[in-house]
Amino acid sequence: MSSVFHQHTEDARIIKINMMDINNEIQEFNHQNRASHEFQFQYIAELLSRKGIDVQVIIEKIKAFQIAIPSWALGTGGTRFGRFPRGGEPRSLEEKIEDVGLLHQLNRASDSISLHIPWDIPRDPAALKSQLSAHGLTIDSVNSNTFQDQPNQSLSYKFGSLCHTDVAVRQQAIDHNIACIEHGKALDSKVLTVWLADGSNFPGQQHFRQAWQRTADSLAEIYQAMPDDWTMLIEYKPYEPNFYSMVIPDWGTSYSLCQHVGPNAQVLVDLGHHLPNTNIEQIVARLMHFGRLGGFHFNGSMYGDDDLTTASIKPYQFFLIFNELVDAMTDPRVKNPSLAWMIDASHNVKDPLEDLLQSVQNILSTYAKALLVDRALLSEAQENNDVLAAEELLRDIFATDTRAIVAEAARQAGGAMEPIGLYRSLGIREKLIEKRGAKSMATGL
Ligand code: PSV
Ligand code: MN
Repeated sequence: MSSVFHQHTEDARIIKINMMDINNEIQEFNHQNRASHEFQFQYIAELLSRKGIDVQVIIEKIKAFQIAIPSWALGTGGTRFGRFPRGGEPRSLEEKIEDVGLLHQLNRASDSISLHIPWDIPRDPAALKSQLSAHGLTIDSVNSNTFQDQPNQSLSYKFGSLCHTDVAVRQQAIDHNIACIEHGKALDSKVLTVWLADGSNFPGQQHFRQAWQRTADSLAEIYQAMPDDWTMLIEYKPYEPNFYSMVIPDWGTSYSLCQHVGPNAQVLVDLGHHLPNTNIEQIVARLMHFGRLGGFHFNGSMYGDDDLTTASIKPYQFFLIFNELVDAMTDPRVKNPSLAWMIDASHNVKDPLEDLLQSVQNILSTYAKALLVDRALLSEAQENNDVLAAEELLRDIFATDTRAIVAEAARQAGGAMEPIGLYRSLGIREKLIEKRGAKSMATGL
């Protein structure tokens, strides 16, 4: 393997960006696998052409689809019972950017990183910006953290943050969110994501209406500090860490808070933040109809906020969600802003980088399926109440294997047709362990 640690010159400064350049390996790998790829790709291209679909149109959309990687998903996650890291985890924000740069080289679909403050406070924004641009990356959202107390923090969030009964705690949480905006501005981010752990564990603990009002007023104050071209994303979650009530348990509450604070506030849907069997596709459709769906946290879920690999448990539901997203995104009557896509997962038993690559592949192949739905035919079946035809149309597309389309999009964009295969064959995890150590630990949960 001819991977090198790259030296890069920019802004008349010499910046050591420590980049693992695997471009030659990608070309070589694609070349070796070209014959079998062509066989599969030509089959699906021909199938689509018989339906009047130009596969290249789909490929261009896949190439344009980028999914942000959260800085906190690059290390091994865990539960409150234990954590089993495999080593080589990024030890700094710079190393996190290196890892995302590597993912992006492999799949050409992960061109940004989301930061969580205070885990990722940028110490030298100018140097970070150079490093980001050398990797072809940008900063996605900045995420505030008022769900943990930090060392040296004067007041505790034990009983809430933006909703707290004590105005001084609320002010501390507001100031933290404003500080996040400042960090984001220094790195050209334009999105603040707010997820609140606020809530109560026992009946009677919290006054529901007061908690909503205090939260709404605190958010409005943060919103005032946001530049006009920024978006505030408000995330909801039905339970955990509070188990009796959460101040923002559902999309309706997020929506009501967005309406309270202003037009640049949008609802963020995290797939794992729903009770089992919730019809998430309907929520997505509703929010886009109201023009208030701002962002997405992809992950997989069996019971709740399980943070598993995207589409690992319920691929059909995931397809139905994407079907609604694409339906609204391609309908000129829908006035929803473009969405911030991000993975928000935790990898307990898989290599985090492999898990992220796998999630991106699942997202792209599902997006490709949603793009193949014949919307005119579906609409006709719906308008005629032809239940079976509508359902079968979706089931037929769901059963279509779109992986060769995703592979072709990656190849055309300069990425690997099989990112995980190449990652493994290059022994990247072993190299990271060699460089960073077997016990290195990433900040995060
Ligand atoms: C909370 O469960 C969440 O989904 C929010 O997005 C947080 O910011 C993230 O996880 C990381 O803790
Ligand atoms: Mn989330």
